[in-house]
Amino acid sequence: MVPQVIQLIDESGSAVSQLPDLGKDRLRAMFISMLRVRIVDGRMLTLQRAGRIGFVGTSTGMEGAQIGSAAALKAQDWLWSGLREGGAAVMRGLPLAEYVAQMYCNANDTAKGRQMCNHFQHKGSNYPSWSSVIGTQIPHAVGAAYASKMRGEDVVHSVYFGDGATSSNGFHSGMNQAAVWKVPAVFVCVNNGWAISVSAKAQTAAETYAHKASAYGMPAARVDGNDAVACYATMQAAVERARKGDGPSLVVLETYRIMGHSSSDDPSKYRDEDEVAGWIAKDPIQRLEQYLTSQGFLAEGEREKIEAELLAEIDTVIHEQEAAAPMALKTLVEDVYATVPGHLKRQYNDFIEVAERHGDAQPGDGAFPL
Ligand SMILES: Cc1ncc(C[n+]2csc(CCOP(=O)(O)OP(=O)(O)O)c2C)c(N)n1
Ligand SMILES: [Mg+2]
Repeated sequence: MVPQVIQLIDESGSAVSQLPDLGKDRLRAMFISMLRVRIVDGRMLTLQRAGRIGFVGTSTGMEGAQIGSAAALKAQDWLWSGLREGGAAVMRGLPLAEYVAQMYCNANDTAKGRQMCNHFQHKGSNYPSWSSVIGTQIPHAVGAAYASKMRGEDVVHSVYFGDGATSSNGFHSGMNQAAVWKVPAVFVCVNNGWAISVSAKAQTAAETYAHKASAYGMPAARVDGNDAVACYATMQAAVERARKGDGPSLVVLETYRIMGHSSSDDPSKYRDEDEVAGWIAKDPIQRLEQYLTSQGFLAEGEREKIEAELLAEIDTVIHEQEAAAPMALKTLVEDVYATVPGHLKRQYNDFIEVAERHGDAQPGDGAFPL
């Protein structure tokens, strides 16, 4: 049987079912977080096109799925990211300055330039560093969820991944073991229609992505991923189930990747513009805006005012982070040993000589005393 797609607010912004009691303030906060994702993505893409940062993958069109679902997590819960949940991390506490610093790999980058840019992490909000290796975060999350269960912590681990990631070994081994161990986890499959140039339809012979859960003995739900409130309500139920000790479940958010896979991709090579146009018409931000306006939670013209504030916010951060120093070269050999051993100091000092000769060393970069 094909599970029904859960929708609470339809494409015209009208409630079609009982909505969770989120209240005006929380709904507005969700809306502002979704707008922030869109505006930050737009700015990052512009910086990449201008050659000022190296790489960007956007969440355009997926803001409702990402923000709506993550809003159901508590502060102590963990969010294991796929490739696009940086905006949810910002909502949960990743400072925007750290987000942008990671894009520049500058001295404020908490990954110290050891990650690809656009691969975030934030210890303070239980947000482990992304893995570009598709699906590997799934068994990592299951192991961490098992640890939380053994320790008796009141913590749920949400693990996000794409439709493409369901073809990875990590998906199978993680889902299987999670159900066997009955860990407090929620698997969130963001089905955005594509895995680079492979369509979600070509990725699997299963009728829906939700069907996959039954093989592992766990329940699944399918949600209209462009309905942020339905994403919240479905995720909330799955998170509560996990928190009560009833085990993991799979939540499939049906949405669409409006932009290319990343700034390195040209989607016009493999997909039809009409398909994209159809999904642009189902925009999750516009849908929530229409609902909020109909409830009197958002005034006429307020969206534009909020957008202007968000643009000012991101532009201030960009200017600060562009002015920040690059990551110190010494960090290349630090953090592996408690103190940098002699052989690494010698290798680094040979390297710094070359860097200084080529003008690549910055003020502050220098040789180790041997
Ligand atoms: C193990 C592995 N194989 C291939 C890749 C190359 N790759 C990067 S992203 C991606 C597609 C991911 O698609 P999906 O899981 O649907 O996530 P989305 O990008 O749509 O959010 C692939 C194949 C990779 N990073 N890791
Ligand atoms: Mg995908």
